[in-house]
Amino acid sequence: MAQWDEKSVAEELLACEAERRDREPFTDEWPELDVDTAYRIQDANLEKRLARGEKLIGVKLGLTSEAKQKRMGVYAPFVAWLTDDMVMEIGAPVPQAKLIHPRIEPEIVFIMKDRLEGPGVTRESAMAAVGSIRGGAEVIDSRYRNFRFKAGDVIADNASSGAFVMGDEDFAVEDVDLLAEKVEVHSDGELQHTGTGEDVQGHPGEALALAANDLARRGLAIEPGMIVLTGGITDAVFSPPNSRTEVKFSTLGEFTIDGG
Ligand code: OOG
Ligand code: MG
Repeated sequence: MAQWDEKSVAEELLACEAERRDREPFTDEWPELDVDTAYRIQDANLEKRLARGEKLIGVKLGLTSEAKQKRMGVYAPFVAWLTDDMVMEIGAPVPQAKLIHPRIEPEIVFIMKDRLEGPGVTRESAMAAVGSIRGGAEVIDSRYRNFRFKAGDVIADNASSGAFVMGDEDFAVEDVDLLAEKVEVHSDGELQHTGTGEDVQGHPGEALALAANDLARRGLAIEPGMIVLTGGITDAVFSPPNSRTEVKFSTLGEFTIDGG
C-alpha cells in the first residue's frame, strides 16, 4: 500500500492532470486526507501553477447545490482556485486534448468590485462587493476514475477544475433576480437539466459569503477584479468529442459548447 503524504498527493494530482490519467481516490489508502490537509495540498499546487506562469484570476465553489451534492455523494460545499489557463473563449470547443472526461455545468458568475474578507461575511455584505453578474458554464474534469471521491480527494484536486466560459455581457446586480434566474442544459438538442439561482445555497450570494468565510480560515480573501464561479446550479452533463451542449439562461445569455 502506498504511503501518501501532502507532497506526494500534490505531485501525483498534477502529474495525472498533465498526463490525462485518472486514478482511484487517495482516501481509499489514506483516510486521514481530511479537509484541512486537502486545502494545504490545493494551495501547494496553486503555488506550482503560479510558479509555472499561470495567473490567479478567481475562485470557484463546488457542491453548492443539492443536485451536485447528491450526484457526487459529498454533502458539503468547498472552494478552489481559477487561473488564466482555465479560461475558454466563447465559441471555443472543449479542450479535449487537456482533459480526461469533461462534464459541463451551468454557473452564475460574479465579477468582484471590492475586496471581500471573512469571517462574518453575510449574503448582503457579499452582494455589496459584487461589481457585475454574468452567465457561465464550467467544464469540470476529475483526476479520479468515474468522478468517485470523498471531500478530501476533491478539494485536493482543486475541485475538479478544468476550464470555464463566461458571457461577455455584464449585468448589474440590481438588474438580475438571482433567485428566479433560470437555466436549461441541453445535450445534443435534448433537455437534460433545469434549475434556478435559488438552487445555489438558497441564493448565489450565500455561496459567495461562504467562499469568503472559508478562505478566511486560511487567512485569504477574495480580491477586487476576481471572478467567482458560484457552483453548478444543476448536475453536469458529459461532453465527449462530437457532442453539443447548450446552456440557456433566462436573462444571463446562452452558450453552445462543442465537444470538439
Ligand atoms: C466537483 C466539482 C464541483 C461545482 O460547481 O459543484 C463543482 C465535481 O463535481 O467533480 O465545480
Ligand atoms: Mg463547478
